[in-house]
Amino acid sequence: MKSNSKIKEILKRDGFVKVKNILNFNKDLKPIMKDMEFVMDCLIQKFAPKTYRNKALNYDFRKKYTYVSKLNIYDLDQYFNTRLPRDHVKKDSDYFASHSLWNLITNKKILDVVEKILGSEILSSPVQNTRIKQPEKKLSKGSVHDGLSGRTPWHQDAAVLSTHGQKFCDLVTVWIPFTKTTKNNGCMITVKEINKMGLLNHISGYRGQVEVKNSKLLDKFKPIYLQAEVGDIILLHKHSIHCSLPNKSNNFRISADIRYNRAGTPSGRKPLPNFYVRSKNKKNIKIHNYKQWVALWEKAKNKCIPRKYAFKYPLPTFKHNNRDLSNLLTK
Ligand SMILES: O=C(O)CCC(=O)C(=O)O
Ligand SMILES: [Fe+2]
Repeated sequence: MKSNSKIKEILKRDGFVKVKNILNFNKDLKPIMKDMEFVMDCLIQKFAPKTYRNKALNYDFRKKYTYVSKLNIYDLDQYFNTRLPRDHVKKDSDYFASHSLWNLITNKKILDVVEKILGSEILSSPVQNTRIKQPEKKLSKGSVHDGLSGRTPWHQDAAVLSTHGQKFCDLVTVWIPFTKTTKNNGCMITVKEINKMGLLNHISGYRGQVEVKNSKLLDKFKPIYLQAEVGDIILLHKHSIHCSLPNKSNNFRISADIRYNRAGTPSGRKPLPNFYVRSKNKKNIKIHNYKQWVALWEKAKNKCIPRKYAFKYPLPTFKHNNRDLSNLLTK
């Protein structure tokens, strides 16, 4: 593995770094796929026509998910997503906070890498997603540009935080493939060193996602394809500009992206869970197990119900255009 100072230096310089062979599929990732399959089984029990249920329950992962995605279940992605829904938070809002995901978030091997970047005082950030990307040809038109199931537009991760978080959160993204990820099946792409531009102006893109303003201008840069093997992790700087390609393959592209912030800096997503996962002072670690973690999410949910949303993006990021990509590129 790259030495401490090297990983930090590379991330700061390039905006991304791939660290190879950190996770073990069977031990660290397969349990999450199993839990995803369990969620599919529950959805089949609930939504599939009775006569079809047993047949569908015996499908393999891919066929089962394809079947479930055709059942017209409202906001299907939310059942597989790690966090509360962004809007319309209700008492019964569901989310994929499985025991296996808790194990991933607190995985020692991941935290050892993150420690090289953020130092020894680390909080789990509530900005986290799981993404099941089917072959694009199987997607409904409306999902092609939805980052959880289709392509993700050009963005910086800092842009999805509150204004306070954008300024002060010391954040690192850990992107984790569950399937080998290639140019063909929709890997992320980025531009080397473009993080050095700092936070850019974002707008609300097609279907309300956060997207760099004038993002077309990025097409003229040489892309870096963030391809990865299962077991690798990809770290992203909070100002890395990245997006993901369409899944042109016949297979699924599955990933999780979890984040950590340095203790003492805001999460940018209050009141969602933001708690110590590593510290030199063991007393700081108050969340020790899966059930305490879920309890944190449920407590946050109760706070979000009256205001109806879990988080909001301040869009456009800046009211003035000094931080527009178009302005900065001509300087
Ligand atoms: O997995 C993707 O398609 C996009 C992920 C992403 O933008 C992130 O992890 O920050
Ligand atoms: Fe991102």
